[in-house]
Amino acid sequence: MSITTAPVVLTTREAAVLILTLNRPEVLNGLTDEVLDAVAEGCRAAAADDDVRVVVITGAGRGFCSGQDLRAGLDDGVADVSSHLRDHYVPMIRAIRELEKPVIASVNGVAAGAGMSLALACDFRIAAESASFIQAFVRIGLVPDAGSSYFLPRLVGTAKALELTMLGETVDSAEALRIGLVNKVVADDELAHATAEFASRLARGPRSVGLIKQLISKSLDNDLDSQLEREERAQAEAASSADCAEGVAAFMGKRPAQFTGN
Ligand code: T3D
Repeated sequence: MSITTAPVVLTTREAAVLILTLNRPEVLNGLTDEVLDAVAEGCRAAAADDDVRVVVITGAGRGFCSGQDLRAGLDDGVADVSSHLRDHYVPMIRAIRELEKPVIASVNGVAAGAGMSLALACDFRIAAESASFIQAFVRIGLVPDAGSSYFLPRLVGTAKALELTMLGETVDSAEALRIGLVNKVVADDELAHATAEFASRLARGPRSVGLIKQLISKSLDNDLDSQLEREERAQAEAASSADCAEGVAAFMGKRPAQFTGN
């Protein structure tokens, strides 16, 4: 295991899993431009590295992420909030969504405002029992951003999304599981282990895992015809992969497949 420390985001490698740990525990990992850019850069680095198969995002200390660091100001010193979103939040969300590898949010504590958006932008959310989710924007007179207004209705439906975003109430982990916000909830001291186990299962998967991410991500925005076309293209790519050849050979040979991600 090798570790490089950056001031605000720690980057850890465990075999094929890249772990990005938001590291401003004194403000429950509030987001500054430096944090946003580092997470985006971590995802881009993961895209460029064939040995990385999965990315995990988590938080140091008792919080996952408290959203925009309000001490730094809403625009973090740049000209205006729109360009702040465009220049720092949007690239991070895009980097997560465009990465053809699964991204897991390992939610160790409160995820508020854009911190909740960050968790929602990931492909999976594994939550500790003490984790909670707050669409905190409305509490300070803002609207949901960093993708929350896109991801939330897709996960929980429009009525629940409206309730969460307009009332800004705290959703505990049990409720988050019930409404489909998270994939699973585990005991606090089991979170790291449960996340590693989940990540390692994904990391042993075939090349098609990344293609599946892209297919499912686009599914709710497409009509049937376009989605059938996308499936055709993705299946042609998957079918010509070494992993597909291995999968079929393993089935015929009655042995477990050994995928390499190629
Ligand atoms: O372009 C743009 O920037 C617009 C984009 C906006 C995106 C957004 O994310 S807007 C939403 C911003 N986030 C919030 O409004 C959440 C603010 N935080 C809270 O409501 C609460 O801290 C929590 C509900 C998340 C947790 O409450 P609790 O009681 O567990 O902890 P606490 O005592 O409030 O916080 C602990 C410390 O962290 C405290 O500092 P202190 O008093 O010990 O020195 C608190 O001030 C600090 N902290 C928490 N969140 C933030 C923060 N400091 C700066 N920014 C924060 N977001």
